[in-house]
Amino acid sequence: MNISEIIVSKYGKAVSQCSNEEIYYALLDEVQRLAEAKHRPVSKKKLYYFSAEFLIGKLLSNNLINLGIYDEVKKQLAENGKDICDIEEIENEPSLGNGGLGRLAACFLDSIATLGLNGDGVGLKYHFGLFRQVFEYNQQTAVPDKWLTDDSWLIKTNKTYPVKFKKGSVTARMYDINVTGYGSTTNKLHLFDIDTADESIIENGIDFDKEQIDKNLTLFLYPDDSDDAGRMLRIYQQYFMVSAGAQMLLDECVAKGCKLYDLADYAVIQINDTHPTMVIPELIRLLVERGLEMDNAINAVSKACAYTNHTILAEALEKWPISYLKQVVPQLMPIIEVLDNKVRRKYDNKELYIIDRDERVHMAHIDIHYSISVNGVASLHTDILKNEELNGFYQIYPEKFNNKTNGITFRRWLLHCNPELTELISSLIGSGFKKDAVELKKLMKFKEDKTALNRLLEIKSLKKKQLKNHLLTSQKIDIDENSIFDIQVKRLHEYKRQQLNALYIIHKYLEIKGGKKPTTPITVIFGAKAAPAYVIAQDIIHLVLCLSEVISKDPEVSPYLKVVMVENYNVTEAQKLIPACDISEQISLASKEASGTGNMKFMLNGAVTLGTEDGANVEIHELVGDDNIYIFGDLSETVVERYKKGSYKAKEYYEENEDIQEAVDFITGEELMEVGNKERLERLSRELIGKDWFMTFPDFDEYVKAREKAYKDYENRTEWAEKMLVNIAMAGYFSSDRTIEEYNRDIWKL
Ligand code: 26V
Repeated sequence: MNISEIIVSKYGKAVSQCSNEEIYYALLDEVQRLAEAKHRPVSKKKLYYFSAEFLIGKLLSNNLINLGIYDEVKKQLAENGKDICDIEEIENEPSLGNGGLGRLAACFLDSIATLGLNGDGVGLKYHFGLFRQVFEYNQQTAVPDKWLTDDSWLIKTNKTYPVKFKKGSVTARMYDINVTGYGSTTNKLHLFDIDTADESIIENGIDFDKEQIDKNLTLFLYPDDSDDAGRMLRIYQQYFMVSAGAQMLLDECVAKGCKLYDLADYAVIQINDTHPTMVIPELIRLLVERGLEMDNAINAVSKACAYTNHTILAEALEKWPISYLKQVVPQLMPIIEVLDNKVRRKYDNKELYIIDRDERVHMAHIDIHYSISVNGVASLHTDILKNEELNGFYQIYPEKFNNKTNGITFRRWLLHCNPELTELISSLIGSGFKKDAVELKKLMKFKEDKTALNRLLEIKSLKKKQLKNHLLTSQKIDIDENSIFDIQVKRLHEYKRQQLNALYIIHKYLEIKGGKKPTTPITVIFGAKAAPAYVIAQDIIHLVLCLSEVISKDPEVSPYLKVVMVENYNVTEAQKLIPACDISEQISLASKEASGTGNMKFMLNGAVTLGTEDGANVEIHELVGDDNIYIFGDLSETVVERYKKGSYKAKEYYEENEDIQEAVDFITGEELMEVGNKERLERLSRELIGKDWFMTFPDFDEYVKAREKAYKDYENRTEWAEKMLVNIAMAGYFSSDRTIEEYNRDIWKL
């Protein structure tokens, strides 16, 4: 590609005379052209990955890398006095996902295209993705995040589909985003929208009229579902997505010769969590409408669908009241009743029913009964599904259950976000790891190589310096690049236990005040959005922001400890934070984090994990061995037992453990009260002492010990570099290319 020529033909002037914005749009056009020119995989059978979220992140650089022209473009821009990083800044991040589940879908699309598999994504084109987070008075406020621009990665198609609701019909229009793989093929992400969406109905913050479906249907990702109208809107969104997607895929299959009863020979539908579950009854409905007998339709659809479970948290498992479904999509209820009746005729166990005695439809139960595969997302998670949460189903369908440990795309999470490390790795073991991530193991040869280890440390220092500069210019936060960067970034949820991290910080603060100073200063970095309706999560953000203020104003402590909460944590920030991290906090309550994928990104970038035996941490632990990870806390069996017995009493720990008491009392002590909100801090303290549902207290002592050990080990720079190296070397297993190969081998069979 010759950028000067492209720019001259588009704008009639030289690159150096163009604004960054002009260059960005010229590159966008050119990349679109190159992506379209790539080969589209063809095969009789095709995968449709249905997901309510695709957290794709910025696309320019990712596409340049996948097209193999990133370095060339960077060089040509530099020759014209332009920095590719400044051009990247122009692009808005499409935040079309909440967190791990949406990001996983994006990594999967990258790997599906890279492996040359015929598979497209199906989702929604939200006008506003997840809210933008702003901090005011040490609290989170949520404002709309506009990402759409006139010219963007979205390609408007002329494909439209009618979608019928009880209230009336809407027309779904399909938009496409090219998914370039790191290879020769391009797939599509199909996102549906309505032409009548109306952004002007948004009131202050992220409030809007939830009744006007023809205007609000696709405005926001997961609207606030704390009231009935919000929950109802979510049903509208889900049905809209699956009905349009189902019509699109049936058209494609029929065009290839599908006779409908043989749907499974032409399509496999991966259902990402329960959000797209209505695709099952909707496909059945459409097949019956097109002439199949009900039983044949059920049979054809069941053989084409597969379900992924991403959580065991009961409150996250969708159960829709029949009355809601009847008000929104009455045409599905007779089908859901048939599906439920078949189950009732076959099994006595009421826990397997689709409709429960409170007249609610268990979406996951539809998926499990009427699909070929049920998978968990990490080995421990799948074991818990089989043996605990879904044991009743496992007993009747053992053959359906399988594990697919999550993965991440190394194109974005290594090649793009850490070119310096990529370069070092290539110089040591060659470039083969870019296609076959397991080749990273070859790095183990360099465990005793002083030069290689020093280079690793130098690169980490450089990435820390870059992060420091970024935070200074973008958020006016000044951090010490020579301190230890201890990072916890992920959605805010009590089970992820940011509050445990905060309790440690208080403990450390008091220790430093008492005269016990750390050898190397510590910077603790948080990044987390909390659901607007999730009060305790908001309180935890408030606690962290208040701690940050108290500590920074304390001259005795601030030289040794700094707490930072990065505003509006998203994929773009993650790409800057993760490469700079020394210690990766993965401290969820064992059994609760299905997998985690941040843990993999940190490891790949040479951070050492401080974590519980939860989710994919268990597999990280097995891969790197005891010496290269800091593991603490109760095991999932203990936790599961404690829940079953209902035996946990937080108050007893609070009363018996002086360190816990001291840290918890600090939350409502005078220092924090001076900068904080009394109601929030008192509520949080009450919640911890009275309930502590995610059991931070039992793990507290071990957590402090493990964290101190990590800080102590950090002092021996060579030994620490060895740990970094082992983590990078063993990260190959977590490439999403491996995960997708497994999905294809065991489920999709494309
Ligand atoms: C959703 C909700 C919604 C209602 C309130 C509470 C709550 C709690 C959790 C969730 C999560 C839903 C599913 C999800 O996002 N799971 C995440 O999926 C990732 C990709 O597999 C995985 O790495 C994370 O461990 C898992 O939490």
